[in-house]
Formats: sequence, structure tokens, C-alpha cells
Amino acid sequence: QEYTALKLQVKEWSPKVADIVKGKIEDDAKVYFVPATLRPETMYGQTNCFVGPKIKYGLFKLKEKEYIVVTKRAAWNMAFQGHFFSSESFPKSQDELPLVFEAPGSDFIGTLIHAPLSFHTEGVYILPMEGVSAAKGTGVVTSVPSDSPDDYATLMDLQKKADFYGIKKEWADKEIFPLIETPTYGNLTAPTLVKQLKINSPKDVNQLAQAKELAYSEGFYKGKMIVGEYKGQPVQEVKDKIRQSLYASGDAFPFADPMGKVVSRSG
Ligand code: ZZB
Repeated sequence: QEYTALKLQVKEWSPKVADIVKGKIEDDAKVYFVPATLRPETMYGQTNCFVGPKIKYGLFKLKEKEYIVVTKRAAWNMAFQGHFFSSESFPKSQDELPLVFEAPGSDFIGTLIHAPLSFHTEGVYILPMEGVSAAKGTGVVTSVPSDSPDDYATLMDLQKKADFYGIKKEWADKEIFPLIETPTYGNLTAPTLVKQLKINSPKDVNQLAQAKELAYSEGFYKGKMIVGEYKGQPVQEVKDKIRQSLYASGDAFPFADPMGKVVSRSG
């Protein structure tokens, strides 16, 4: 599975992680959350970024004064793909990865980050999502509620129950901009599908899986960009151009997940 790994730079840590990080990395170091996405053309609409509250994340050193937050499994895959770790320090096992510290996703909630291409240039927040899988991608998921039914359903739930989730309501209350026009679902595909399939919460997993399939195929085969550099053009024609320009600007890199979700039986 070939993903686009996007670099979302930390602007301000949550209080918990601010304490942990103190003295462990350089004051002027750059740290990035690195979600893996299959839809680079939707990055204009990022409103937040999700982590699994119970999933363990590591802060790994990539190079001088540059760090990433991903699962250990993802860092290990990245090491094999040679994107980050220099060949002389190539780790022989997961224990040799340049780990600074590990913490559960819940500690990172409320961290403010910069999401490349997002219209929310003021920054977006790290928020919790129970549905994040530790066994796929990087364990970090960037959120585009206009075009991802899972993201929309989760965000509505977070807004409704902000106190229960221990977040500030405004963290989950960013404007949702239309990005892609489709013949069947209009220009807000995910909210439309969530309504049509009567999805009430992130727990409606079967309808959400169906909505995701419908959103993927409609967006890809029939979608037309209504924002950005390629406004007016079909998604099919511009998806790769947007991906390549994110690679060229250094805001993203290609990331393959050789065995996402599949458990190795060879040991
Ligand atoms: C932004 C985005 C915008 C996404 C969209 C989808 C959509 P797949 O097909 O199952 O591989 N994702 C990535 N990693 C994880 C994870 N560890 N746990 C849960 N979800 C994850 O799904 C790949 C997509 O699932 C990725 O692309 C990511 O969300 C999420 F408008 O990134 B996407 C109709 C979907 N639309």
C-alpha cells in the first residue's frame, strides 16, 4: 500500500508532552506528526489530526534537530525504506531505532500543529479517535471531514461530547470547507453520506465502512477539484501532481506499508 506521508510540524505541545520533552531535544528542533494518507488531493481540508488515545507513539530522531512522532512499527518500516535514518546508523532491530521517548496518544491531545496545504493556516489540533489502527500506516491519521466519513463522524462526536473526551470544544470546531465537487454527493461528500446512511456515531462501523467505499470511488472517478492550484480539474488527473508537489516541497515523502493489518505468520 503506497501512502503519502505528510509532515505536520508541532507549533505548541500539549502540557503533558511539553513536560516530557523538556531537556530531551534541542530547543530549536523541528518535530513532525506523520500521518499516512491515500488522498493527498484533500489536504487543503485538514481540520485536525487523529491519534489513538491508547496507542503508544514514539518520538524518533530522523536527523540533526529533526524528529517524528509515529508508532514504532512505522518507524521501523521507514528505516527499511531509507527515508530517514542514515545508512551508518541503520538499526538492526526495533530496539536500535533512535527513540527519544514513548507516550500514549492521549498525552499528545491538544498539541497544535501546522498542516501543509490546509486552509487552517493558524494551525490544527491533535485529537483522539478510537478507530485508529496501530497496525496500519503510521498510527497517525490526518482528518478531512469534508471527504472522509470516519473523520466527519468522529469530529461531530468530539464536538458533542467535548467534556467527556477531555478536549476543548474549539479544538474540534474548525470550519469544514468544500474541496471536491461530485455528481452524486455534492461538494461535501462525507457529511452528505453520513446523513444519507443515517450514521449517528463513530460506532456505526458497518455503515462507515460502506460510506468510505462510496466516498473513495465517487471522489476518485467523478470528483472535480473546486479549490487549490488545480481548481476545475478532475481528481483522477491531479491527485498525483499534488502528491509530487508535496514531495518536492519537502512537506511529504512516499511511505509503503508492506503488511498493513496483515499479521506475520513467519515469525
Ligand atoms: C486523509 C483522508 C482524506 C483519508 C479523505 C481518507 C479520505 P485504507 O484504504 O483503509 O488504507 N488511515 C490511515 N492510517 C490509518 C490507521 N492507522 N487507522 C485508521 N485509519 C487510517 O485507508 C487509508 C485512509 O485511512 C487514509 O487516508 C487515512 O485517512 C486513514 F477524504 O487520509 B485518509 C473516503 C476516505 N476519504
